[in-house]
Amino acid sequence: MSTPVVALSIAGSDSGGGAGVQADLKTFAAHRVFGTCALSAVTAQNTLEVRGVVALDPEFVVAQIEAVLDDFGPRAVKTGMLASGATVAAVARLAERGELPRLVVDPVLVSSTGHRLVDEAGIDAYRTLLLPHALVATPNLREAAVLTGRRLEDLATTEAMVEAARELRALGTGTVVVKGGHLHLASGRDAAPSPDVVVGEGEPVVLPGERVATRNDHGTGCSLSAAIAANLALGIPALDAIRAAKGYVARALAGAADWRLGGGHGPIDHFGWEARGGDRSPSP
Ligand code: PXL
Repeated sequence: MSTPVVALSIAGSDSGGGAGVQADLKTFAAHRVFGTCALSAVTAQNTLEVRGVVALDPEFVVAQIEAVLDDFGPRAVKTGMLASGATVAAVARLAERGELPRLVVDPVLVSSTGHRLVDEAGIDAYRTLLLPHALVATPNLREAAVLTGRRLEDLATTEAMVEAARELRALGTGTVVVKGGHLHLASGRDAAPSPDVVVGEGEPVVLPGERVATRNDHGTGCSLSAAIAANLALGIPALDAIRAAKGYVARALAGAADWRLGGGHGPIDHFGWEARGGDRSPSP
């Protein structure tokens, strides 16, 4: 008899399969972790745009989470798109009661195509209710700017990123990762590298990252936080879990750099298909 390691994703559905719950379940599987999920919302979207969002009732989000918790014993939980302040608050109540182990909060505010993925009340709810219960939080630069009341351009250096991470950590989060993937937007330099800044108990750590030249970057944030949760579920300590997750996403980005899937921001190579060689598209 054996029991697989289980993780839970609380996030939105991406019909394009590259982000949201679909990215999370693929990432969990790539880590050999059994994935479960509670949907917060359903989006109609492809690689070009989000065409519509239907948020589910917070009570029904909680019903899904409780159904999983009562039967599966997940070792780690991640949140992605939560859609409304009411759902952020409902998830936070479970976290406060200690029911969401090794909680990774990806404070998803806006899609890369510019569509809002949480209502206005959600921003404050993240700050005051949910982030205080997170073991790890993974804001990108834009999210860190909004959550700390800064402008994106004010986060163009690693020093400024560390300051923002410290401020967020003061809310109660164990370890804050401010992701540098948007540094080229903050600094106005095309070839800017994309280091992430990690602020936990000890000295701040800068994880270097080379920018992968590709349009296929949809779902990188979702996949990073899911990979962190998978590694935590496997018993790996936070900083090592974050480092390994960054490596996983870098490989998945590099693998899909030349994929042609959709006309916009395509998905990443979650399973390392490309590294295993070859073009699997049918011959014309
Ligand atoms: O990348 C943030 C994100 C999270 N969740 C869902 C999304 C997106 C971005 O498009 O669609 C469902």
